[in-house]
Amino acid sequence: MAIENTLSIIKPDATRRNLTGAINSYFEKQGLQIVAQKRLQLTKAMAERFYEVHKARPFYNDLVNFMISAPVVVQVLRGENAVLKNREIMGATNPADAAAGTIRKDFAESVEANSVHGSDSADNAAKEIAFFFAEIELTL
Ligand code: IDP
Ligand code: MG
Repeated sequence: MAIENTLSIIKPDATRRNLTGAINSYFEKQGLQIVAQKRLQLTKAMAERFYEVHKARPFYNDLVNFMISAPVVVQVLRGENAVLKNREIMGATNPADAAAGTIRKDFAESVEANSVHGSDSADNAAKEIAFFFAEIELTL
């Protein structure tokens, strides 16, 4: 297994409830390192571009408006098999389907306000990390 980087976003429903530290402890306890992190307010244009792959989906406009409704925390997580491991730590998209002990089971408010984003492949992780971080921000 290789050491990978993946992009994570702590979403507005979670920053609003002051859950950044609580969520970060899930990553750290399960062996992922937070190697870069910043809190920022997405603009509508940024959120639209980030979620462009979902443009045709019925929930796209609501999702964009949700993602700009409060600050987010964008972060790079690193570890063995980090892309898949983070998806396991996050749990299923819909919290009703998420396994016990996952972030979404424990914190998500709804299928939309589901507390975290995580890259779904190594290729997308590289693209999503480059969207938010400069090379110089990625610590060893
Ligand atoms: P993922 O975040 O688990 O990868 P995606 O299918 O990539 O799930 O969807 C991106 C985001 O869009 C979800 O995390 C969630 O916030 C939102 N979303 C997905 N499906 C629905 C839906 O059916 N209704 C409302 N929002 C949705
Ligand atoms: Mg996705």
